[in-house]
Amino acid sequence: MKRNDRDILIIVDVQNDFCPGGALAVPLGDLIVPAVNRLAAGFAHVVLTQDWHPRGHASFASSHPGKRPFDTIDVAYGEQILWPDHCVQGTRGAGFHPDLDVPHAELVLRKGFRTAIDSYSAFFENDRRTPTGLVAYLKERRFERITLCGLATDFCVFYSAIDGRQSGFEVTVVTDACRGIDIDGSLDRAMRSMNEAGVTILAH
Ligand code: VGL
Ligand code: ZN
Repeated sequence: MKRNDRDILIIVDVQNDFCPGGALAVPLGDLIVPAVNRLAAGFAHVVLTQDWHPRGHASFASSHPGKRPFDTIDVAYGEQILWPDHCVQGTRGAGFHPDLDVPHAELVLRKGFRTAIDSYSAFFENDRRTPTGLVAYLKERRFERITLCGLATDFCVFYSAIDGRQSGFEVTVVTDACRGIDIDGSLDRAMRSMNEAGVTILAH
């Protein structure tokens, strides 16, 4: 498919904390960086997302006495997985992987900055209601097709893909430029749900 001014690449959370050695490392997460750079070179328009939590964020197990990372709790908007402290605003872990090379990215979209709400999707926070503003941005700029890559396939990439479809965009996920966390079968479930939602899955 020829990419043009209707196409945008959204690179999800390619941050140090999601790479080996980081606080919430996605297995082999750093190995996608060359594929992400290559993919980005084929797009005129690119957005980067950046997970960006305040200290004491509600998604951190450390904010809930007696809880451990990967436990789940019930919150007002449903079930929330508790994570190790990660992507704390201004820390090295929240920075982009040093080899990510996308100087032409036009927008860096930060998410997860509200203490009480987690935000996996680039479009809506985990209450599924609070917008990040990205739908309006993409529509005002007249993009029609979104390609997604980054970390993690089964969380932030997955929810972004579903919300992108629901917001009326064509959505493609490039799996060679993604890696998953895979908690209790979450990667299989995510791939199945994306298929059902009409997301195009490409290897590269
Ligand atoms: C993510 C868990 C918590 C992600 C972010 O980028 O997929 N996962 N915060
Ligand atoms: Zn997070």
